[in-house]
Amino acid sequence: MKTQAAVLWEAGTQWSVEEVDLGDPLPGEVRVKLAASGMCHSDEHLLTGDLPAPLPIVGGHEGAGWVEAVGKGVTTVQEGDPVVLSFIPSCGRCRACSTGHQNLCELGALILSGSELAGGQRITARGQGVGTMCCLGTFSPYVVAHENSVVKVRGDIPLDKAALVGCGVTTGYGSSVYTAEVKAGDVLCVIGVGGIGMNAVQGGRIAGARYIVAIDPTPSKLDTAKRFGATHTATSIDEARAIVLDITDGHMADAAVIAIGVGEGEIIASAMGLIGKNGRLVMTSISPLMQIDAKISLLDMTLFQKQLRGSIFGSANPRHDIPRLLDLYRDGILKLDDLITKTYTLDQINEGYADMRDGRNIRGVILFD
Ligand code: CXF
Ligand code: ZN
Repeated sequence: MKTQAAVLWEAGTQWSVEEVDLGDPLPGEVRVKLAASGMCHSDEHLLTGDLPAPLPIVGGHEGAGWVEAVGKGVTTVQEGDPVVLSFIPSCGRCRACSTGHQNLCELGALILSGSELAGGQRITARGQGVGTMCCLGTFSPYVVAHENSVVKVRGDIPLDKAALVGCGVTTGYGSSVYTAEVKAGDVLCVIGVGGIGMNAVQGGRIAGARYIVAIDPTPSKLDTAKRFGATHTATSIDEARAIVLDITDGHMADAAVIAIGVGEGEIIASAMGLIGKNGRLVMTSISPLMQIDAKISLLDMTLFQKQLRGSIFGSANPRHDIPRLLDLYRDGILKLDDLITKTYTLDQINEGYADMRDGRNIRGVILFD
């Protein structure tokens, strides 16, 4: 079928919204008519070249909609089902999936490959094959995806909100709750409170953290963070350090999450300074591929048993956590409505990313008809 999509042809340029050809679902795949797509920072990383993926590519990996057609052998969803697309596929069978680490499914190796999970490419434009971000490509009203990337959800959830649970919400929430293992009474610092960090803040609140210190140079984001559960705010790590010293009587935080837009090695040592003995520092930000240097006090790690942990999809399980987080939303525990700063049409995608770059958006969302 013919449809529209935002295609990146060359790093350092802009998204080009144009007509593309989308093939029918192969065995194991479904076609989803999207209601909405979140505009995550990771797609911006494609544009800057920080994330390596073969180009051209249809961007977008945070979407929700309705199943419109199913390929042969699909068993987990049927036509008409409301679904959220997960940026991490999970096969349920590989070593990672079968040991409870579905966020590390072996199929994850394909999400930046430009190939679909069932093999090959479903999209052509200007007479050539086009890949899809995370084997999805949600910057288009229609997506053909493997059922391993598709999670059925309840019919009473607004799908523009549900879309965010396919990446940003779960990544942030899980970074605090699962990766950092924040528990009732803990003190948590969140460095960078955009689309991921805001959810790390609310994850901490839901887990029962005693104090949550939100750190960001943008005052409007700090104001929003207070509504999401931050008890204290700071515009720099240094400022936060003084606050944490004071509120913990010098014991420092139990956990910290780094959720800044572009990960930097320079930040690790000062972020480590926010946590105390047995503290967990979680690296959730995406850093440029070639960034391999970090500043870190190794003796500090040993003597105080501090831990630096990486986190992908917040160590969460797509099939379990996507419906579970939406249940928390229905119950009024998880905030989704206030995450959406502004909505856009697909044609306005470059405007939306300019707003993100300028710090105006927590999450921009593209709405489809
Ligand atoms: C990213 C992680 C790296 C691959 C693309 C998606 N996660 C969330 O935005
Ligand atoms: Zn994302």
